[in-house]
Amino acid sequence: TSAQIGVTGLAVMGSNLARNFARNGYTVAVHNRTAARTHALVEEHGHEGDFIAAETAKDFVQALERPRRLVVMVKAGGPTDAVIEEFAPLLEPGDMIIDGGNAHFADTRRREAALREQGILFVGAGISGGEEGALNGPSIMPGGPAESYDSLGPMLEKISAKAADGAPCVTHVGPDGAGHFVKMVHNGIEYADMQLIGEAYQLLRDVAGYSPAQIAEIFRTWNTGRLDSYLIEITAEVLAHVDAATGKPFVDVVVDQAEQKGTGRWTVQIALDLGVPVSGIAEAVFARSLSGHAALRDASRSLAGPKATPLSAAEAGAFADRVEQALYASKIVSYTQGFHEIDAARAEYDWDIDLGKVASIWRGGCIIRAAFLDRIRAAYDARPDLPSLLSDETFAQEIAAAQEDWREVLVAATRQGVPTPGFAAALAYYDALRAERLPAALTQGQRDFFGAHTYRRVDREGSFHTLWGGDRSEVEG
Ligand code: NBP
Repeated sequence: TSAQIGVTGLAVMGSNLARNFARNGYTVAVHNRTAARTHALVEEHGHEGDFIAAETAKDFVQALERPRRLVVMVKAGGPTDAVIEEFAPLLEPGDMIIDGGNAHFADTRRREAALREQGILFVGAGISGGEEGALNGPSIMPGGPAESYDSLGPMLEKISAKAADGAPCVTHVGPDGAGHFVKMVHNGIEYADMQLIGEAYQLLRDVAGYSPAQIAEIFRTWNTGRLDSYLIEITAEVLAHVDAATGKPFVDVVVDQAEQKGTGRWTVQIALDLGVPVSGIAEAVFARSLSGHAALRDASRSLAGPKATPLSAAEAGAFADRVEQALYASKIVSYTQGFHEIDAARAEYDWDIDLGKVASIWRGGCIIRAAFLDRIRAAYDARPDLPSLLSDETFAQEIAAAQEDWREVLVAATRQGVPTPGFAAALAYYDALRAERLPAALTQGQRDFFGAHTYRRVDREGSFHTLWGGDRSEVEG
């Protein structure tokens, strides 16, 4: 017998993905650099389906039916290149390598181009949902040559998460690095979602004066409304958790320094390259890095500023409702920014990405899964050329309804000295977009003054320069 799919790299993600394929009726060849892992997987989980354990790369490749489909689930970066170098010479034209790791999309583009020369189809597939998702149904974002999806697609659709309407959370995202790009932006949005939730929590704690257990209840309530999402759900769980050793709220015994693996940072780095303002995502990345500067924070604790004084119980409830509005409005902005980044990449790399489809496959399996994504899908389905999510009538109306509370929350946060970079950046983005005039006109004047960089006029075509050092007359630039 031969295997319909192979998985190499059997740490937690690869093992769970292999088991997911096997549980769905596929014969799965499994391989790992260190063979002990391969044997452990088959020993522990062999009863779940049909596995073929391969000790060597050659055995692994020979175990696969042709054209071969070989999933690589190793550490992203050098290890992925090492594995490709090992396997590519053993493959034949038409075979497929699927990289399910968290690769940078630029690496995926490079690998795809190189393997294409050999006639090998290289599919960079973003996979979200952590280990649980890999086992029970992740959201999968495959890129690469479109023809790869003919045979791979149905298999991925089988093992993927399903949205509430039963649709599989996988689609062919676009050519070469498009899948990993979209996965990267997913993670950037995830950072922003988490930061906004964190700010909401801090405001409910310091301004409203609620305990973590009370805030857990508030998040549970929010989770039954328009904020219904995996991240809101787990936030309630984390906040309700009490540390067994001390009896204190768990959130109070954890060191308040957030770590990161890099995909959020990539989202911002690439946005800078593409010239796309993703200020909410950037603030989320910066908030994590600021939290980690322990010495700087220690040295700054005595800086002057207000200390938050909690509201009365009567006022706290109304404030919590306002925070929900601010959180929702800011969330709309971070998704607007994330989708703008994907849209910009679509133009830059000539990727035919269906933004509605992207929202659709994030509805289940992944970390940012939320009822909300169904509405983004509907917005793009109604108008595929939507210039921005904020141009969608429904979202625009929701923000219109939320904005007064959103502003009030930021006033309270500013007065009381509670840092809310995510909420503030989102509102600044919103106000900048709707502004009749921006101070960018002044910026252009300054640039023309010190560097003769020229400017355009509102009333005439062309570019102009003012002779600042002379009689200040205007010349065509
Ligand atoms: P790790 O990222 O910890 O990688 C461990 C695997 O890589 C092992 O199988 C190891 O083999 C193999 N490996 C390494 Br390291 N260097 C190698 C080399 N030079 N040649 C061959 N194999 C090598 O595993 P993971 O946490 O399961 O994640 C796998 C991928 O999935 C990563 O790219 C990760 O970013 C991505 N991802 C992870 C999550 C998550 O929640 N963990 C979610 C989504 C995506 P060995 O056993 O011989 O050392």
